[in-house]
Amino acid sequence: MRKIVILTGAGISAESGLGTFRDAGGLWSQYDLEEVATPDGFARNPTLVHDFYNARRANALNASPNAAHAALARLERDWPGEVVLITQNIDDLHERAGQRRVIHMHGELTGALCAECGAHWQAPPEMHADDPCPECGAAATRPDIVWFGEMPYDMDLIEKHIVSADLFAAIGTSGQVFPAAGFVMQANAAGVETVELNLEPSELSGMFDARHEGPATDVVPTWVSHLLGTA
Ligand code: BV8
Repeated sequence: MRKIVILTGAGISAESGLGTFRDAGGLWSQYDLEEVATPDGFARNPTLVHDFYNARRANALNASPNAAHAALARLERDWPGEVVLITQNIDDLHERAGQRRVIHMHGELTGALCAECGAHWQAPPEMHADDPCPECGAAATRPDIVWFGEMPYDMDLIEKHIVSADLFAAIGTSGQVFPAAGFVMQANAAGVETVELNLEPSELSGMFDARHEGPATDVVPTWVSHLLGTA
């Protein structure tokens, strides 16, 4: 039975009240990306960066998964073939909706990392620059999040899944950030059927075999019901 590989972006969490990045009023219009989402920004002002992610961690904790997250968890449960979900999002709404297999290629708000020794641990609700690393004691605590200029997680695994998929779906992503924006090109080159679900056309819309346009809480459940009807 067919293998479905899904990539989600900020658009799937938009209706849960979590900000997107590039829509009007999005996060990158409120904060300077260079200051809060790059290693240099963190080195310059770790407190500003921790404040930025502490606020987003609190928002994510107070948010609830929406019908789109729930529909993808249902697809994973009821689809007779393999479903692999790759997300660019750092919130845990997919997991809280019941999704079991989630690859967080840009890291997670619930993760903490020591910039000194590389130790990973469960992030407390609030993190501060001078929190000592539980492993090496250094005050080099950072969110376990992939910033611009850093290599996303699980890239080899992700490539294996994309080229072996029968269907690749990109949901709620503007297709402006690489390497995630390149996945549809890898899928096309491997002869994988591709579909985009988005509120509006994205940078990459022309690269998909099919598109469903509308808010994720409408188009994702409809798309999942249609797929399951064909299972
Ligand atoms: C790397 C974690 C190399 C942080 C993120 C030129 C200059 C400098 C750099 C580059 C360059 N060209 C390419 C690069 C590399 C750079 C990049 O792509 N830059 C872009 C800006 C040009 N990429 C990187 O740096 C990556 N690393 O290249 O490393 C390397 C090589 C070898 C060895 C070492 C290193 C790392 C990228 C990861 C950065 N971290 N996130 C955080 O979250 O705070 S990326 C950031 O953008 C977000 O986190 C998000 O994950 C990602 C993509 O955004 P989207 O999810 O698509 O969200 P967006 O707001 O853009 O769009 C929302 C979409 O939803 C829209 O389409 C909208 O229509 C839709 N929508 C809205 N509402 C709804 C909806 N859809 C449905 N329903 C709705 N209701």
